[in-house]
Amino acid sequence: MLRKCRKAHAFIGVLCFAILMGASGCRERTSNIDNSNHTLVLGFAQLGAESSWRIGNTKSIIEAARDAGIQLMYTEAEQKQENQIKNIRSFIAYQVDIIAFAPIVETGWENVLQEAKEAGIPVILTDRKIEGNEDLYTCYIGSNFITEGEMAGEFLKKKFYYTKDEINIVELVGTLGSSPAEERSKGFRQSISDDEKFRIIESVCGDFMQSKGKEAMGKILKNHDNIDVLYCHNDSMALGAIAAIEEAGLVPGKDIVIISIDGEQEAIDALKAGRINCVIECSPMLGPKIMDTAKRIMNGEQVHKAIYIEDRVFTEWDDLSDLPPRGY
Ligand code: GYE
Repeated sequence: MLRKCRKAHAFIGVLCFAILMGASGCRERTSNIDNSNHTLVLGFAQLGAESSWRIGNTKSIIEAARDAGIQLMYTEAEQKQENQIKNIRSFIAYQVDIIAFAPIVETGWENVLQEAKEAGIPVILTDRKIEGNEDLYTCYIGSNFITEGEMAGEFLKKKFYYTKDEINIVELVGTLGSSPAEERSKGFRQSISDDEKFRIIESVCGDFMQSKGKEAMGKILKNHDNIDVLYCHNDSMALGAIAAIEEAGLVPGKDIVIISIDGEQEAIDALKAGRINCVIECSPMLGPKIMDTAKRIMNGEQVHKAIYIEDRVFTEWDDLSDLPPRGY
């Protein structure tokens, strides 16, 4: 049994940005924690603040930790893998009970996860997945991005069911090498591959950011005057692209059919206004599930390797007047 007594402020010195919530001070770490007298300490390594989705995700995690009585050590990596690795190492040095993190890309985590394993600290992957050795983490909690890409393709097939002409598609891709970007591309292609009229004429990275989405779409519009569809891997890029489309004198949602993923409030409002045609939901409200799963793991319970959150599809054909505020 490992006994330790450390002050929270000592840890803050180690990290570039950290929020500690809940009780601090002396604690005891065992594999089976008695929740009645132990405050579980969870280190969460967020990847950044690139989109409204991410901001909603962070809020959900902070609130859920507070509600669950879990002490949260929160770090943010400013979109850099090296920062995220450094932050996870700090959690290991502090000997937190459990680590959760949203891996910015799929590869390059073996060493740090091996270190966590050797230190006996379980790891939850949240939001994004990694490639390779499944023994290095306990479970994944998040959406199924292949399904999201497929749902985008299904909408397109319905929308253009009676059209025989070629449909020219532009894709704005999320962060290269990240699981949502890889899988949303893959699922979409799988879905439209059985109909030759669908042609992806450009696929450009917008890094999940509004500013980059606008910039990328602005350039694409200069090179093509035959775009029928814009498929965006997230709402932030779609909202940026919409601005570029309007600046080019075109009408978003009419001249160019727009499909986006996430379901943030601004995108739903654009859908209702006819400026987006379809939004695939990807819920960032993962906090309660993460906290519940962390408690189960620390109680020695078996959890599923992949815990998927169910996502919906909102289209221009739906009555969305009763849809409650999205919260992100
Ligand atoms: O779609 C996007 C964010 O990893 C699912 O990352 C997440 C994606 C989300 O920046 O808005």
